[in-house]
Amino acid sequence: MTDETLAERARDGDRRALARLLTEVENRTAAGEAALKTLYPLAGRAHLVGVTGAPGSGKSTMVAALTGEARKQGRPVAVIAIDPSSPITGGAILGDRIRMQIHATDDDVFIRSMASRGHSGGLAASTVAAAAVMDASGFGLIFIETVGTGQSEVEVAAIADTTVVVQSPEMGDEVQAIKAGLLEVADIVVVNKADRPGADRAAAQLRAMLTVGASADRAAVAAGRPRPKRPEVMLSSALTGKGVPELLAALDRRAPSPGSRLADDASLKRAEAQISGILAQRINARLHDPARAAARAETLKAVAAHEIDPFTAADRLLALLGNDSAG
Ligand SMILES: Nc1nc2c(ncn2[C@@H]2O[C@H](COP(=O)(O)OP(=O)(O)OP(=O)(O)O)[C@@H](O)[C@H]2O)c(=O)[nH]1
Ligand SMILES: [Mg+2]
Repeated sequence: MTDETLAERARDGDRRALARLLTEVENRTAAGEAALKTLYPLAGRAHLVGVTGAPGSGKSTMVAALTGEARKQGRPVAVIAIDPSSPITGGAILGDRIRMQIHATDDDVFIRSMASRGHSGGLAASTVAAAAVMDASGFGLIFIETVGTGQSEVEVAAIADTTVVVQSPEMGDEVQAIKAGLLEVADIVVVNKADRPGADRAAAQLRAMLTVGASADRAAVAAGRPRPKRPEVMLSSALTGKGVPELLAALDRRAPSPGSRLADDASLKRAEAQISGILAQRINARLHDPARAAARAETLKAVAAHEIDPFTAADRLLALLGNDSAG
């Protein structure tokens, strides 16, 4: 089977072809690259929704609930779960499968897990590429779940159109979120587990905090600085379904319109993540070309021996790439 037909079959709804294609794209094979070239013009229509938050806050349950809600409306849904096993909830890959099991036999729900490590060109670039393939295959709503404990959620939020931060009322999460910088990436903060005590209080606290922030915003705008993003606060229970339709509606209100892609920040950041990932990969590939083995080895030795610094070395190698015709 040619790469062209794999891309065509994915586009036409063949989920096995889509799964195979995503592996090619993730591994950055020549076949994956060829398929992306075919599919890229078809993508750019989907709403990419980042879902992040502390481990165990209910992200997967919420994604499953939102998926169910969207399926009631007949919409196909794709999910990218990044590093789906957080150290705290442990074995969550299995848990995520179970939570999504209600959708297991549904051909219009497509779930893909991705490790957060080991992406040449960066996690954001791999995520964008996978999402583009899903988008071209007809998934108009794509959830990207990532645990909010480190850097990856910030990276992923930058490339999502809309970012939801899921909080749970216990554990003083609202304070943790500020520490982790999670609130800064949020378009919507969902206080989940509203079936449990303390949820209303947590939401009220968050809103109060954001109101305090609002006066700082006015000061920023008056001083000519851009207005910081202030997220909307919502309450829900992924378990009982309370607030889930409202959350999906809030997401839909934020869906990018066809024309808005030209200028919106997320689209530009996605373009940048992809291009810089590809550039880095191409430069490295050319440096590893056998024709440059000697020059490369010599430069590495010189840096190892502290004869030249790594910046000078990188500049020399770049100049070398510019000057000859190999690769
Ligand atoms: N009471 C209650 N429990 C919930 C709710 N949503 C999720 N849970 C429970 O919280 C636990 C964690 O849920 P997950 O959906 O796995 O949370 P997560 O944020 O995806 O977890 P990680 O991916 O491991 O970080 C599970 O036991 C869920 O059943 C809710 O709305 N109410
Ligand atoms: Mg999860």
